[in-house]
Amino acid sequence: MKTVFSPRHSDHWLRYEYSGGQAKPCFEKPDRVEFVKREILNRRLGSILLAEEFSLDHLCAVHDESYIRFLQECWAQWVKEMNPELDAIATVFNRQSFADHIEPRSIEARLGKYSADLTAGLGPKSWYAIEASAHVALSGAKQLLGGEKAMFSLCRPAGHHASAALMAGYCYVNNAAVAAQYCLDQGCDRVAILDIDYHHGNGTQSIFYERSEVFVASIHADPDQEYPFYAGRADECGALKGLGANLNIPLSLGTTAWPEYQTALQQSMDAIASYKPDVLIVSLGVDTYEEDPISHFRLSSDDFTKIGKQLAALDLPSLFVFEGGYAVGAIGVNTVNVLEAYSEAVMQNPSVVSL
Ligand code: SP5
Ligand code: ZN
Repeated sequence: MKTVFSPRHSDHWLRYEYSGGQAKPCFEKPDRVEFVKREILNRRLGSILLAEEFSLDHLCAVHDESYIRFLQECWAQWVKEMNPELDAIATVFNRQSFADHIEPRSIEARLGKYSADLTAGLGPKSWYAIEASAHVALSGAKQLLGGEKAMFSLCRPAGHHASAALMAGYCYVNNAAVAAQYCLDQGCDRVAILDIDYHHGNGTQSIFYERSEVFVASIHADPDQEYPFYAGRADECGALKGLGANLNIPLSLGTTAWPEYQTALQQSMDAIASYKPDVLIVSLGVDTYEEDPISHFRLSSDDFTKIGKQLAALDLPSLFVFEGGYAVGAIGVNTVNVLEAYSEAVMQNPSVVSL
């Protein structure tokens, strides 16, 4: 399996994140994807391609234009109005609807309009990493539509918490959603997204909630107990034309290990198989790992191999898009375990046809 990568990811790094009332060094750091890249090379998973450039229109196809403009302009305005030594981060949030139609002028108000929480700030060059991360996803999708059976887009920053006009949870542009929309625009009729990050993919869910051409399934920590808290329950099934095209499988913190996970994975795969998509996009987070520092599932490194093998049974052209995972010592092994097992299983099964 080939990987797409961009060295621009390292343009994005923040000084602190807030948790439990405390500023702490960020769990989300550039090392994460460097460790994954190293393991890809060590294990000879396949070649690593640099991302191509794409037009901004592909990002605006799933995000509000005013939000993308904000992401581009944020740092320059922050430097003018606030402290250039510190990350650009929201202090107020728009939780009333009176001013929804207003594009605020001050950077403080703009940050509040476009942030859902305190875990998505911007540094001096963050936008360049955010844009490159979307290009990594788009390049993977392009290769897939060009005939590759499977691709890995090694995105950073991640995307699945970002909705049409909100950044959240280390996410800015929803890379998987951008890739899914690209596949539709290039002629696919139906796309399935399977989100196996530990956290619910609330951004992805909200972007496609009322649409039937994208089926979104997510297996994640129960939002009664875990971030993002306000989405991810099993009764969220889509709305309007999208009714029935959203599947949430919340699992309990602390007690979820391979048997529970395998059952959930199979359930999501059965739903995807009956949807009959042209392509599958996997939002691949490895924060389901037992030693992840911010998560509470109990998957072992071997279980990631089992995930890859099981997914191959879907027989679909598949784009893996990297999301979360914070146990940097094991992040490479766990990620490549999924991808390598998937590749090996697909190679043994000649029935999997590329597009
Ligand atoms: C892409 C991705 O995996 N984003 C995850 C963002 C999670 N951020 C919120 C974490 C809140 C954790 N609460 C910690 C409580 C400490 N006891
Ligand atoms: Zn996550």
